[in-house]
Amino acid sequence: MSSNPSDPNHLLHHFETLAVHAGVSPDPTTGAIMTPIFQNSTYAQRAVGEHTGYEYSRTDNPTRTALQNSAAALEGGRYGLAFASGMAATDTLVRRLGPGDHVLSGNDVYGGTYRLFDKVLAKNGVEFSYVDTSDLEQVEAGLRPNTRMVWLETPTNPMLRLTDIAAVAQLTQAHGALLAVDNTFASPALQRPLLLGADVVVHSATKYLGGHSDVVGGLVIVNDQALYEDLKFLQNAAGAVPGPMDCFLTLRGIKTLPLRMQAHCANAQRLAEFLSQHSAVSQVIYPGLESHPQYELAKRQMAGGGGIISFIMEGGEAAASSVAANTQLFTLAESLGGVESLIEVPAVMTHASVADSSLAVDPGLVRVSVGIENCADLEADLSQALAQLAPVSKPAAVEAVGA
Ligand code: P1T
Repeated sequence: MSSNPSDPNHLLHHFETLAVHAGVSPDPTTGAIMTPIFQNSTYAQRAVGEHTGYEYSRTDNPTRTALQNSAAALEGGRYGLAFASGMAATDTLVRRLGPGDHVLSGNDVYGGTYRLFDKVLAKNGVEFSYVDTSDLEQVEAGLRPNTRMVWLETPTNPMLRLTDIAAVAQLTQAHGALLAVDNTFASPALQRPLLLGADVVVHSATKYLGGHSDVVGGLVIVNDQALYEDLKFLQNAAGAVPGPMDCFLTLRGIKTLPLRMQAHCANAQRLAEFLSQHSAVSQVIYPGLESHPQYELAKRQMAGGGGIISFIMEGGEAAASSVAANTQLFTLAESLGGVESLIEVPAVMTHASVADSSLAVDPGLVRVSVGIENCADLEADLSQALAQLAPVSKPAAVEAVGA
């Protein structure tokens, strides 16, 4: 942060202020207060090879530049890079690696991330193995001489397990590997991994950053210049970049991220407490509940429990499907992080691609993305959907057989 009062950035001290102002300023030619949507593929050059800094929109686009700078500032990083989706961001990061390199990944990650690692990138000769990164001993034991990167989500999708980022960063630094954290579930409003020692932050900007379920996008944020240049080269060379309209929508979403996250957290906390009392629910997983196995870490590492709740139904798969089918305000849909509440059954929806692997999830698990509607209405909706469940039939008592 600049301490020079003549530098306009010196007032950007607080997260809410960064969300509104970082990376953007009124358009110098018109004064337009919002960053324009630079809907163009190419840029006039003054003379051969003499351009304004913008040559071609795969390489750079001013709306994308604003988004990249905004995201970097929010994560407390130096460089941001925007991609066409969260998966494109992850793909570009791992494309730096080649045959013989090893990635140690968390064993509870978005199903599409596992699919990309296992079905696509492993074909390039990159080795992947999976451990529970919330257990530091498993991380330490999982590191190999050729481990180039540790990849983790915290909270994880969908089990909401937490990993101590600072502790894993110490292990990766000692090992000479990069630590990449997918910060999609927490968002920088609740957790900033680079400030805890991570080397790379990845986002599905489709979720809380965009925040309105109207855009698909991804981001990578780093501090190291050489790593940034590598990734910038790949961003241009492979070209999985977002269009200017999508950058604009994500930038607009970011401005209200702090307010939205407060509302998501407050609503989710109350609904998690409600679900914990419900007899049809056997387990509620939410980092803001004292019953969460890493509640202490949540309080230390996160500024709130987040907007996602996962819960396991007493009646298993059938009960999970029934609840998801019977809510009215919670829409049955994949994705998360928008202003509207969503509900899904990970085993057959977002995590179908891990079904036959060691990462498979409980078929009775329900995941809700709690929106910013009035919480009483959301609670009433879950309550009525749970009330429609057929009573759980207990296994019939085994008759004692006489001699
Ligand atoms: O959908 P996309 O923008 O490509 O982002 C992929 C992705 C990456 N990381 C995490 C933690 C994610 O949750 C996702 C996408 N997840 C869903 C679509 C979902 O419903 O879980």
